[in-house]
Amino acid sequence: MSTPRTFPDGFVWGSATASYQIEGGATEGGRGPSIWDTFSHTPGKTLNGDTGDVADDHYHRWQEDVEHIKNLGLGAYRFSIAWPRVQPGGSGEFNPEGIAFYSGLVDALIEAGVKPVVTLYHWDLPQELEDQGGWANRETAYAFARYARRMAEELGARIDTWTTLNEPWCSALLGYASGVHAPGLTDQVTALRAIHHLNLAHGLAVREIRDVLGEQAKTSLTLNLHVIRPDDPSSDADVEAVREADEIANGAFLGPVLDGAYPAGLIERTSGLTDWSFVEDGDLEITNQPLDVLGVNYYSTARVRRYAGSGERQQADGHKDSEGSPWIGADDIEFLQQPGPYTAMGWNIEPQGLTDLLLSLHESYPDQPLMITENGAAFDDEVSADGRVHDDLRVAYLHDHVEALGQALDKGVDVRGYFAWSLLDNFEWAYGYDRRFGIIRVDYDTQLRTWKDSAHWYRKLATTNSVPAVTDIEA
Ligand code: IFM
Repeated sequence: MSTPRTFPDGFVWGSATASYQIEGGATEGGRGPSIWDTFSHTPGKTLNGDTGDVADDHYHRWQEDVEHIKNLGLGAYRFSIAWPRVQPGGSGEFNPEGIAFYSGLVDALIEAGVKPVVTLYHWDLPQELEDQGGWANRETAYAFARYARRMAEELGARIDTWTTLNEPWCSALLGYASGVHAPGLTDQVTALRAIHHLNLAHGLAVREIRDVLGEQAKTSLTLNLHVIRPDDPSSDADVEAVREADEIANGAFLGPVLDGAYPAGLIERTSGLTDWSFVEDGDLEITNQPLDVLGVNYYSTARVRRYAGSGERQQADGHKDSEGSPWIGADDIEFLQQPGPYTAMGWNIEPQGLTDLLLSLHESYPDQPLMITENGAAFDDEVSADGRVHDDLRVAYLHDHVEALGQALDKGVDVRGYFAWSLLDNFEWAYGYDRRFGIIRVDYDTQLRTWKDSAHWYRKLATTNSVPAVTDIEA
């Protein structure tokens, strides 16, 4: 038997959640409505009409959830603050009850020996701000900075890492271009404006957090970076198709944040849509703040080729042009079906993609510390006769991706930690409660939490700092 892989001392093992996906308590404690309340309550927008009204009822059960986090032996817990819970309208009055909720959670985590890793925005924009244009309105970026400042003042040095935004690609492109996420708009120019205002919001917030907490504050941004490969690597057309897709998927965020510039090709290819005058003088210095850690969310890979212009166009990424394309400036590309196996999301499982992504980030940004802020899989879990959830596929997924991460570490990539998505089964956005990502099962009728085998396996990983065999599940 080979020796299990061990991780460096101080490597952080955590798990992640997001406010709208777990909290419930949607109208309690002074919380205002968010765009996801509006969207999920609009008929036809989510599977089975599911909403986050109750979700995992974490708003009432957070103490029990902290117990699970503690018993899992996690070093850190990544959660998000619901902006409309702490500032119901997104500007103006703050809500002391909402702030107290997160303050209590943070204290309980610290008491349990768990580092709080906060995300300030995981998609639940206060509806009032959306009514004024949402992320397409520059003012939203300034409102976000004021909210970030107040959170830094309230939660202060108790927070280990401040993540400004989670996956702004989804906020901008799924929210304003393809419309499958809240607020459900399908306008490419609006989406490009949203991209920029999210990047600006990030930079402004980092400045505010550092202003309040000083340079010791650890700041971060989490991106869902896409691994996109050419169908035929020897085809110039396919390689060019990858570049176009990559610029809207990755470059539109990595560029302004880490390089201080948007990809020139993206600006050029979208010149018929907009002159990008929403990028004002000085903005790119604001977006380009040094980052203590870049958060990377990784799930699967994509393969593209240049569309020949006739015949049915493959769109294995799931978007339909008729409903609005998120691939702005990459109009003539096809997303090809990847070989399996697949998760219940239909996403292909390819751990090598994680190694490749980390190596390529390291090549481009050698001095940038990284953190895997999400990785995990939805499967059709079943409760067995013994009352347990033997989620072998999830155990294998986590095992293989942690190994893939280890291979990147072996090659010198500076990755500081890994967060399994997700701690709990939860509201998977447009898929409602149908897709289960948790390492802990949630029975939505009773709110009973049950550790799946993956939770037992992950506990062993987190407490030993070495990778258990997939069969190493406590009885
Ligand atoms: O559930 C989401 C999460 O909110 C953001 N990253 C991807 C996860 C799985 O789709």
